[in-house]
Amino acid sequence: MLFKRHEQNPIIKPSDIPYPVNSVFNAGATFFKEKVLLLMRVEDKRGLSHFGLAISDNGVDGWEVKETPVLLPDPVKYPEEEWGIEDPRITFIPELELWVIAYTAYSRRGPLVSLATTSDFREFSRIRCVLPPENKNAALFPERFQGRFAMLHRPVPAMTGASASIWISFSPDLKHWGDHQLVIPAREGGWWDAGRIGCATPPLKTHEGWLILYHGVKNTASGPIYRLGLALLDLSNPTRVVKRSEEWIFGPEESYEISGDVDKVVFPCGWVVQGGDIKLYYGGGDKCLALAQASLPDVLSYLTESRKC
Ligand code: BMA
Repeated sequence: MLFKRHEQNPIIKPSDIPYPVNSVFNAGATFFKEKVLLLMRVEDKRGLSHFGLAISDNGVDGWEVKETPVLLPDPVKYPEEEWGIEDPRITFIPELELWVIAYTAYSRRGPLVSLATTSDFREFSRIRCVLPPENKNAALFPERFQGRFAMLHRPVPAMTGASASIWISFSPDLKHWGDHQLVIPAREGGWWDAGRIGCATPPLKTHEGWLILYHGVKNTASGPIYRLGLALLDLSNPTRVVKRSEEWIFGPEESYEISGDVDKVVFPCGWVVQGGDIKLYYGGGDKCLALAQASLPDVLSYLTESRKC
């Protein structure tokens, strides 16, 4: 098994949030002031989500959880946030000296992609919605390609029979996005990732290419199963898939993944790399936050040795 669950899982539970909540899951992750910072999706007892924040020295335990939410939906100013904000994915953009957060705004007309920036995780400034519904699972690359920013995202096709897949789009300014292209298609038929797929964590630059972790859904008679797969995109041309794993590399097995508000779900939105080790933060069953770890060289050799599709 490439990614090993931490024995202290779940690392953050609803009862760890210092105010009444239903669930805490699907957190973005980054280093901030040499600590691991999680921007967590917290669902309140109305069923609507906002972002809370937790910081730890080692990224495993000793989490300091902020007393109050750090980013709340603001539907008066931003009507697209009427039913909450979900699934933040954090990318630090060195050129801007800012973190960009790609998140799902749950609008009355469906989920869409919104962006916000921050320099301190206290104040956030919204770029607002950049891609219309239905679209989610967006994550930015940390650098430009031929002068343009790039973002992965997952539009849902209206056409019957077409499964939602991972697309890439480009922008000169983070606000206006275009040149949309399909980059990783959902597979078909009985495959584990045939139902729909979406980017899980932000792209990670490695010497082999951009490492992509994605979630894949299989629709079964007892409901969807969310699992994870890997791909590599070309370093200078991220529209080109270099490798893609055939098998899923991680799936729901433990009780906190098998049963929750939504059963059989592992759903990462963030990872950090420390001394060659990946720390992967994922939501278990849409209820709690868990951690799995892998060695980056092991992940890359697994992928480069696996059959290319
Ligand atoms: C997806 C998103 C995630 C959620 C997952 C499983 O569509 O809404 O936030 O974790 O479904 O319910």
